[in-house]
Amino acid sequence: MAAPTPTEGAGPLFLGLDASTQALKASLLSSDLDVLAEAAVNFDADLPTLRTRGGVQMGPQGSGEVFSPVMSLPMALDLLMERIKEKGWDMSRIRGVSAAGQQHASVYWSKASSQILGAIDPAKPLTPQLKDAFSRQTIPNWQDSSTTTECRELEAAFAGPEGLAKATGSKAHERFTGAQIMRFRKREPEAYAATDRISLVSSAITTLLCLDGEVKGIDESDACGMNLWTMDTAERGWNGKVLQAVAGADGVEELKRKLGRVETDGGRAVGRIGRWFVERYGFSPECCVFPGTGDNPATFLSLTLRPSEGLISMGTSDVVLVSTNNYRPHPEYHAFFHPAQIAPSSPHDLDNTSKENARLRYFNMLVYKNGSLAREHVRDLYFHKSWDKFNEAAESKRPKTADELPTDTAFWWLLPDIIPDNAHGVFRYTSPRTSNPSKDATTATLIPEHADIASNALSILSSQLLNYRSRSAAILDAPTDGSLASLNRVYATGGASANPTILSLMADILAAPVVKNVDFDPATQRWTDVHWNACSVGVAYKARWGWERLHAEGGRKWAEFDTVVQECRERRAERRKAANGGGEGIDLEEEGIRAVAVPTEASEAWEKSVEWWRVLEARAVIGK
Ligand code: ADP
Ligand code: XUL
Repeated sequence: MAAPTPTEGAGPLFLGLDASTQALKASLLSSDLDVLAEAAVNFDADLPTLRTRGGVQMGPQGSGEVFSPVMSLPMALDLLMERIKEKGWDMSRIRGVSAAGQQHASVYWSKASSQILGAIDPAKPLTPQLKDAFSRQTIPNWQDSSTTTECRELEAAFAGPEGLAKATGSKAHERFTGAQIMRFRKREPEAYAATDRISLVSSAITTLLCLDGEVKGIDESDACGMNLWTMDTAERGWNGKVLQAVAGADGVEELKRKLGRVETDGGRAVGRIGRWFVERYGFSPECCVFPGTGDNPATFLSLTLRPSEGLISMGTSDVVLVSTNNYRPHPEYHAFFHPAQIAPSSPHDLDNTSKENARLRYFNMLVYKNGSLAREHVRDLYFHKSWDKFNEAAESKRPKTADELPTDTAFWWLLPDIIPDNAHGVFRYTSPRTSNPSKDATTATLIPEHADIASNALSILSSQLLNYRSRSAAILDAPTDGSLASLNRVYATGGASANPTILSLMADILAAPVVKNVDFDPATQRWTDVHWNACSVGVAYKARWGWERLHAEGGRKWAEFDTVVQECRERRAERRKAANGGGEGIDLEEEGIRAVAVPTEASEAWEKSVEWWRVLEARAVIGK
């Protein structure tokens, strides 16, 4: 007998795609959001004719150019669909699809594209049919750093980085789309003129899913990674001043036309799945396509971060996401609109029910270069390359109560960091501890080494975590009692989230419970940390949410993303309990969310250290 396919049974299914730097991935979910199956195509290994390494190619030495061939998108989609077919996924049950894409990267469609996109033959693969659909053969990648001159020009139009960050959510960055389009227009004016439309990778994949002759609109959350979109609520829209800097005064209207509409409702169906997918792979013509979004917004959705919740991802670099109801931009980080909100472009577009639901939400992304590699460096230098020894040392120095404030800290900027901008070098301090933390920090001594080597473990961890506490507090609303704002809950992901000392210190310093996503395996009756691809899962959630609203009546048409996901999880919990009562014996915060650490008594001590640490950071930045 053939092995059962992962999609046996009935009921609607939801598909999420993720066009990342190195691969095109797919996740298939049930209507209760169980991840049933995944598939992927790796650009380097599976499509060797692309000649990519790590999914990209480099321009001439010193140019800073990093890009991928534009044909990688249709080629990967062709192969992915074949793989999914071989795996026996029941595509006829898929009712909603959405795509995530690497942020900032842009795709340039030719004047022939809409005619080509409207006449795709299901009998043939996509790749040969799309060869004339693009006016630029490359997609500038987010790792590109060729646009420093353009960045300075954009900031000059706003009298500096603060002005641009206030308007668009980020200061100018080389990888952001505005500077990339500006360079393309200057260096290849003919190809720019031959460009009919410009997509981000997420909206390009959305276009390829619909194949109805229309280049689909850019998702508003992903648009925030372009330096082109005004996030200030009163003036939301393409930013005239940036457009002028990018395209020249005469080119503003044309660039606006090329950029097209922006999808402000992340759950609006933008089309049905294309006939190519229906006839060639057995999709249902009922299957709807929902706006794609960036990979970071998609990760945010997979965690369903509520306002005042955060994520600390400790991978090669450390990334902190903070979910808020407020727009508080700053040149140090990136502000994005929430990727699954019902955010009308004008209040006049709405009836009364939807107006109530149209509160704007945001998330902020803080990226640090000196994450795991700096922690590993300290481990290798002092603790025999052993995390156990490193943890033992950190625990031995850790305050157990509110009275035991640490007196040493350190900054390990082995690479010039992003936050603080360009901070570079290693700085250790020892300090008196009185009731005046700012003064203590001013009189603290810069030292070549801690008195006790063991302090190195605690000082790097606490300094990194105090950084995340200090900056997340500045993004959140300040409590009225004058205390420091803290997140309600912190999700931990990435390689270092396997470390119990790091998790427990995180709970203390961030003054919040630390949680992880977990999956219940009915076969073994055990909960395990999730291993699915967060980006494609996050957009499949979005498709599920859009589909729910599409088929709902009345006020339910405006059901919020968080509500729909919560309902799905509750149904799943009931099903699990009815089946076997499984999942007892672990501290489950909610279905699929496990508490891994809670703040101890020492949390208060750490809060008192934040001001002290801030002053020391300012000193370390100038090397004093
Ligand atoms: P990326 O996705 O950026 O490739 P990962 O999320 O896989 O990175 O994280 C890899 C990092 O995790 C490694 O650099 C390693 O230092 C760190 N790591 C793995 N296990 C531990 C541990 N027990 N404690 C601390 N860090 C760890
Ligand atoms: C975010 C960024 C990267 C890409 C990765 O600003 O540049 O995380 O989105 O695909």
